[in-house]
Amino acid sequence: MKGITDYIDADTEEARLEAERPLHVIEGSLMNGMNTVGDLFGAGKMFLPQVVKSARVRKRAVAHLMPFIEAEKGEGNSISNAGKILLATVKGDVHDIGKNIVGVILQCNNFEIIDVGVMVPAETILKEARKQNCDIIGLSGLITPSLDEMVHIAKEMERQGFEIPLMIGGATTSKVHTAVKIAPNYSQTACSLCLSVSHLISPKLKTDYAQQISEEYLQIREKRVSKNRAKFTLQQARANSSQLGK
Ligand code: B12
Repeated sequence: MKGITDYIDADTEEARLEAERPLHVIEGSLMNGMNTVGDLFGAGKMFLPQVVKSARVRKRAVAHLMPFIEAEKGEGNSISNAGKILLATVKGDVHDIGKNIVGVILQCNNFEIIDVGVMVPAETILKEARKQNCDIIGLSGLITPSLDEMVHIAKEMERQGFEIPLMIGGATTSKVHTAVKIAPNYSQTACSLCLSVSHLISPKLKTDYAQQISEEYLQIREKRVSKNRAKFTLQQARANSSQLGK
């Protein structure tokens, strides 16, 4: 949590020896530590450079554990892969710090990440997602034009008959934008910073979860429409004008 790498190999080794399986160290201590960092960051008690330092510590601990995890695979134990996620920062946008953090966190939760980088055109994202047989596409964007690019990608996914969930993230994106502009263009699930990525994939849970998201987004859209609806006609507003100076 303090971002200190000095003793991380020895500490990770100690934790590995105590754990039943090396993966449990990733899912246990390392995840708990990162969750705390995430909470402190969310509460404004930790700042980005500290988060990045903690992420580096975790990355090194994971690197220490990887040979042991690989060795387990060789022994015939099935390491369940939680799913394959393609991550990209959309065309025209260079920001990738958030995308990279999300990628590392998902990797630590046993997801396989196909990171196609920044400034990635829709064609490349969709072609790669098909080629790699991805379970989810995750898009990141931090500048305003990225919002339109994301809408374009959702439309393309619909046109090309994609059936996988679309996850949206990045500082300029919002639940409202996803609900109002993106989700209506894609008949499968499109969600903004989904609460549970594994729920989106799980054969048992995904239908209920998708239903929950779509109901929530429908409510957001309805609220939006009623908010935008004019409360008065022009004539009523004129009739109600202030009578200053009379
Ligand atoms: C660092 C930064 C840069 C760096 C980027 C370095 C890099 N490798 O990423 C540099 C200097 C290159 C840069 C360039 C520019 N930037 Co800039 N940049 C920022 C800054 C300061 C921080 C962004 C950041 O990394 N935040 C921290 C990360 C962790 O947050 P995040 O990305 O939102 O990610 C979190 C979540 O959103 C989520 N998430 C992110 N992606 C995804 C994806 C998925 C699938 C999911 C589930 C979740 C998820 O998880 C993360 C962890 O919580 C912001 C200001 C700010 N305070 O946000 C401006 C900002 C984003 N930049 C801005 C601008 C305008 C630019 C430039 C156009 C400037 C210019 N005139 O050249 C260029 C853009 C060029 C381009 N074509 O993209 C504006 C955007 C305004 C807008 N609405 O359009 C901002 C908001 C600054 C401002 N207030 O004006 N920038």
